[in-house]
Amino acid sequence: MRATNSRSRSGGPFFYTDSSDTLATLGYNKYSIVKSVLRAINTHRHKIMWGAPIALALFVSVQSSIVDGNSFSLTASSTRFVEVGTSFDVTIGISTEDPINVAAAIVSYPPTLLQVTGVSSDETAIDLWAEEPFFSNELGVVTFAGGLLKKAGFTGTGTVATIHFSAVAAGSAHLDISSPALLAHDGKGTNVLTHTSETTVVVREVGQANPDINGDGSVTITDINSMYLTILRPYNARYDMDGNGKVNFRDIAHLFGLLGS
Ligand SMILES: [Ca+2]
Ligand SMILES: [Ca+2]
Repeated sequence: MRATNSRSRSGGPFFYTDSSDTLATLGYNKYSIVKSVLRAINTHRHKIMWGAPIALALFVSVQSSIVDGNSFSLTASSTRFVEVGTSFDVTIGISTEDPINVAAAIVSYPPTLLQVTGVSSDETAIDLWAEEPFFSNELGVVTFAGGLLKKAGFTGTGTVATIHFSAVAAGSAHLDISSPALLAHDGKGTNVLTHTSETTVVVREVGQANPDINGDGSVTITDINSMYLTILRPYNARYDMDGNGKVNFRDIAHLFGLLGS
């Protein structure tokens, strides 16, 4: 995320923007999105009061006692190492220690490698969508803007939405968060975002060995050690990263290339 912040001339809420300004590409007015969330909160305030007990129970169930700053996160639901033709989910999460009432951002992905098949918000901390989650496989973006209506503002951790992806081609697909806004429940709409946590999905060809040998979600020295130990043993396709019928230093080099991913 390369972000700079800018404040509106009226002194109202500010919104993080980046040089590409994907929202503008999509025809969105960033300030109007934030305003529409706040307007919707006011319009539905009474309705919300009655529905609040259920919503609060859901909030409590997903809150964590340990929260560091105010952040967006992208998390692959099972594994970040997938095969072409398979489906997987990535969850958009928020974590806040300061009370907020608006969460909005753009998630970008390489559409040549990944295609979105849907975005689910069945389980969400968002009470009111100013902009329902929208995706474009042409642009490679998922956008959303939602309001959180807890009386004292939302703190803790929660899910915003789950993106359903299909892997269409092999490669390293970085999922990026841009224009993130977590607006404080302070009457001013101050953007209190402190950081984002993005993710990379590694798509391999059909039949190619999974580089995450021990299945812990990352390629680490443990996977490489595991491969070293098998080099002198009978051939095992599980360790043959380039599929050439041998397990040798070329396969180890492949893992080194993914180290830390
Ligand atoms: Ca591993
Ligand atoms: Ca090999």
